[in-house]
Amino acid sequence: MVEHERTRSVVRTDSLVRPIPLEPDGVVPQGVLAMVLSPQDRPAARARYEADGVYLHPDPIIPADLLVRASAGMDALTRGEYETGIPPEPSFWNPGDDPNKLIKIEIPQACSRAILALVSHPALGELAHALTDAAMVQVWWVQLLIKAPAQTNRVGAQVGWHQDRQYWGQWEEGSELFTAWVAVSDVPEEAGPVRYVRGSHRWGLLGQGDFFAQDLQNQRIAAPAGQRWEEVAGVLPPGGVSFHHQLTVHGSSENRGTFPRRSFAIHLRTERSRPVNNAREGLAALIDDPQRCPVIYGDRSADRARIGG
Ligand SMILES: O=C(O)CCC(=O)C(=O)O
Repeated sequence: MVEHERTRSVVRTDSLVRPIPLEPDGVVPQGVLAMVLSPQDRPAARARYEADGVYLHPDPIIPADLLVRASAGMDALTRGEYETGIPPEPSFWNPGDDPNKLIKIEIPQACSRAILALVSHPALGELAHALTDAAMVQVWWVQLLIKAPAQTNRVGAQVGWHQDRQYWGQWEEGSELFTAWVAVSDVPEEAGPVRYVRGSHRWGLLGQGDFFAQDLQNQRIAAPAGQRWEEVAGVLPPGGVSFHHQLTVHGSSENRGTFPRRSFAIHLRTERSRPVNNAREGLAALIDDPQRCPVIYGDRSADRARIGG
């Protein structure tokens, strides 16, 4: 992990944020994508993801200018301003709510072009492909997350230990689903990074978690007999990303830093996934809408032949 300075700014634009040069049409050139993870590094990254259920990418992959625009887009959404005229999906947090609570807004890419550009960034697709060897990677849901610094003498927002799969019953058993968690701000240890329990994706669906629990220290999930509870902190620079498996136990404690922790949780699927009864309902309702659920690697031709859309 690159050792990086901590600043008060939302995003750092210094030389440690290596911008990816875009073609005039905004496309990331193929050669640059190859640099996101060199062919030599791919097998080790994939082995790490498969063994741990989490993979932290050490370098920023989202260009600094896009982070700045997406961050402004996040602020607009918290004010209820929707550049596209489209509001988010019904959300836990709404404009006017307490900004010290976890700000969690669903499908923010529908409301802001910069956020759509960030969640569709081909470097994410390229990395997701490298980790899974999938022919197709599609965004199927996104959450905007802002965790304000905890105020003195007050406990700040936390995310309880959970497995994503417990909330994803809309998808058939065995579906290949995972998450790219993109840091928009710097996420040092004191900002309350996501903490992943190494190897817990092999523990099966535990049925014990609660995303909304607010006492991470005491809300322990029991590790199965013989298994070790070992946490990996998702400390990331702005534009950095971690990938986690749908069964990996994770949560995050309060932000004890001085600036908001900003991120997107981008939920991804591959062609090895299918909604239950192939129904477009609940969290699987939007997958045929390329504006909200862009394909970020490959294309949907084989997937369409299998599940329609
Ligand atoms: O942002 C956090 O602290 C938790 C996010 C999360 O649960 C997820 O990305 O699946």
